[in-house]
Amino acid sequence: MGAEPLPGRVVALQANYCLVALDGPSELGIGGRLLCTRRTRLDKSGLQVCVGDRVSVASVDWRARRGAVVGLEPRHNLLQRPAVANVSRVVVVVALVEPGLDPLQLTRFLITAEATGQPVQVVLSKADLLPTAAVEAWCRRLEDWGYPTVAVSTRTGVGLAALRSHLEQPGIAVLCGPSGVGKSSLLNALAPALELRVAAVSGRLRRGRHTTRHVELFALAPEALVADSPGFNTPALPCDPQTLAAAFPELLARLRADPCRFANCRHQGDPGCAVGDNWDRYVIYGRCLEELEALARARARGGHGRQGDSGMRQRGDRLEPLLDPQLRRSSRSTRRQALEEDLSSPDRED
Ligand SMILES: Nc1nc2c(ncn2[C@@H]2O[C@H](COP(=O)(O)OP(=O)(O)OP(=O)(O)O)[C@@H](O)[C@H]2O)c(=O)[nH]1
Ligand SMILES: [Mg+2]
Ligand SMILES: [Zn+2]
Repeated sequence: MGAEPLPGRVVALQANYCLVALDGPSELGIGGRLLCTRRTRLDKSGLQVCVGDRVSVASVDWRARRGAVVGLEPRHNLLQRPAVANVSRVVVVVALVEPGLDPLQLTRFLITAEATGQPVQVVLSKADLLPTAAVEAWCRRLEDWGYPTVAVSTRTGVGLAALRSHLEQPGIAVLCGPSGVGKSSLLNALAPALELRVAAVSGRLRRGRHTTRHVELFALAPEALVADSPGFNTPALPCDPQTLAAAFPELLARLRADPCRFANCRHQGDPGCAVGDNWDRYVIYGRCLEELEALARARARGGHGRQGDSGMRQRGDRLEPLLDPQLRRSSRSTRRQALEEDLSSPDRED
């Protein structure tokens, strides 16, 4: 008591408490963890403490391993969902099968990841369940989108060494993706001592069962922290078209090489569009854009993106889909409809 506040990092949130790993050696050894309350002064600043935040801790009771967060350092960046501050890398994990890979859903995860401004890596999991040629085709496809991609399997061990060397770089890496793709299994394979809970997928769509419930940071190497996170199905979209376009590296590359005639070009067959339609995610981009625009129209009418207006609601500066089990389409004849097939995985638990 009365001593200098101790620096540390929030590694998990638990109800109204946060778990803080202290930086230096302390009475608890190196990296000792304290369960901390948050003082009202902090809360009044309007800032919520978040996993990944750098904080200072005072009023430490070493025996009870308790303390209070009394200071919060400014954040370098924030991943919106799962909420993690000060990330150095975002690793989007999707399964090749079980559950099947949905390019639109993957894109939505990538859009959230891009908003951090940090490097984004794709991990394609369960490579043991697909022939090598098909796995390689997916890797090439994702690299064409602009993402370094590694196919992994906890069953055969393929890709794990590459993933480990990526995750063991200094800083915070976040594993995010749908439920059941094997995020916790991957961390168990890399660090068996973690003993994270995993559970088999279920149902016709072989979906996950939301086994991981909280974001938590673990140390994989002295300076390398990795966050496991609860899977979810439909990440939010940004609210404006510029931010959306900026989240498609292959679109940005084309725009840099050859700008469109109009600054507000939608890149959907507009006059003078330099981007064209011969790129893989053209339809996916258009679909995301339509969602943004539907919400903007609903807002202009004075609504707040009620269900039925756009199928979206606004949360902060993001768009989130409303639950809509009617998103299914039956016909498979066109490219667009094929995409909507990909889409036909309505969220039940988001
Ligand atoms: N065939 C195969 N199955 C895997 C692989 N990795 C994980 N699984 C299985 O996939 C299921 C889901 O794994 P989890 O690690 O719980 O998935 P998760 O992404 O952490 O899921 P949430 O915590 O719900 O977000 C488990 O039955 C795992 O055994 C793999 O490489 N190949
Ligand atoms: Mg998990
Ligand atoms: Zn254009």
